[in-house]
Amino acid sequence: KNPVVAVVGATGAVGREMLDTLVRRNFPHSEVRALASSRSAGSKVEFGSKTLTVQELTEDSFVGVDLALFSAGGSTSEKFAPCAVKSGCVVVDNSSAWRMDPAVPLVVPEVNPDDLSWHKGIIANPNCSTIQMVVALKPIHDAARIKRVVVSTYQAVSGTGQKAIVELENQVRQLFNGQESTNSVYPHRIAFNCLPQIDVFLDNEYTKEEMKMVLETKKIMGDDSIRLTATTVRVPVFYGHSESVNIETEKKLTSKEARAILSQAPGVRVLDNPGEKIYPMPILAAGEDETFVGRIREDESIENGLNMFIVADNIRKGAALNAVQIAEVLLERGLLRIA
Ligand code: A2P
Ligand code: 11C
Repeated sequence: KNPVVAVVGATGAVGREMLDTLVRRNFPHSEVRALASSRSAGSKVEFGSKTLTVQELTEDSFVGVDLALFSAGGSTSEKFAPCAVKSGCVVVDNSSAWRMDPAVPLVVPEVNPDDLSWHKGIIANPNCSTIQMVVALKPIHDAARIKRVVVSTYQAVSGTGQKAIVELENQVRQLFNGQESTNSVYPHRIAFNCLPQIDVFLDNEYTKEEMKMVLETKKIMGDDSIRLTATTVRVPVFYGHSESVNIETEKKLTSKEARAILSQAPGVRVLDNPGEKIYPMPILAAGEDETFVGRIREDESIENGLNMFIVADNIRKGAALNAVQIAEVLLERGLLRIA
């Protein structure tokens, strides 16, 4: 029997993409349920050629559901993922609620699919900026062992959700009409600006987004010895996170070797022809599944260093696609408990 699937947060930017991704990848299902808050219960969402009526998420929503993809924020996941597991459902959770729980696998299928074998009902989908980075770091780590990474990000507003997409659109319109811009999602204007703050500041003066990149990378790569420091910046781009990544390795890799390794890596598309002005950009990665890597070059300031620019669609590989890929591996390996 094919699984009964629920998408929690089905009206959100990621939830809608989860529904599209299930359709696009022909994910086997006997039924799909769209769940969200009472605010949008009764509204409609598209599922391929069908329309689903959104139901209110309650503790009883998971009776008869085999697989739930959650993307409705951390507090919803904290409250409802355990209810879902109690009903026999396996949860792939896109929030940060369970990611660092040692009993919960944190998985990028191109990097650590085998961690799915020890799940106890909940599997965490990593943060978008972490996912695209580790897809490119893993093959480099396997070939030359990474010692240290310095990353700076340029992150799209869709990472914050639908309301931030609307805020950027409104501000652009306001400014072109000679009006004062208004903001409620971000602490400052995002239109024609960059904000070196994503999420809240922590006691160590980093933001939570920066520390997610540090901690999640070690867990996914299964290597605590990798040193990593991050600066995360919000930029006025709608879809596609970009990252400038500096990598120090134990063994020397030339840029040519790195390019060859990355060309063979699952989920990676190398776009690297400076002579033709070909390199990854959000306008190329938006709406695509792969992680684009380019500007690959040796860091001439250290002995064994590489620089690269990594771009991916934060709603696809950074969220919905990675979650559906996890579900595909769960299904293939018999790791769902289909009633
Ligand atoms: P709703 O449309 O009912 O508010 P985004 O990240 O794009 O803002 O989307 C957030 C998603 O999470 C939406 O689908 C939203 O549903 C859903 N959501 C937010 N809070 C809750 C909640 N308490 N219970 C269920 N779904 C929620
Ligand atoms: C952003 N990375 O771009 C965030 C969004 O932990 O899943 C995802 C937050 C998370 O704002």
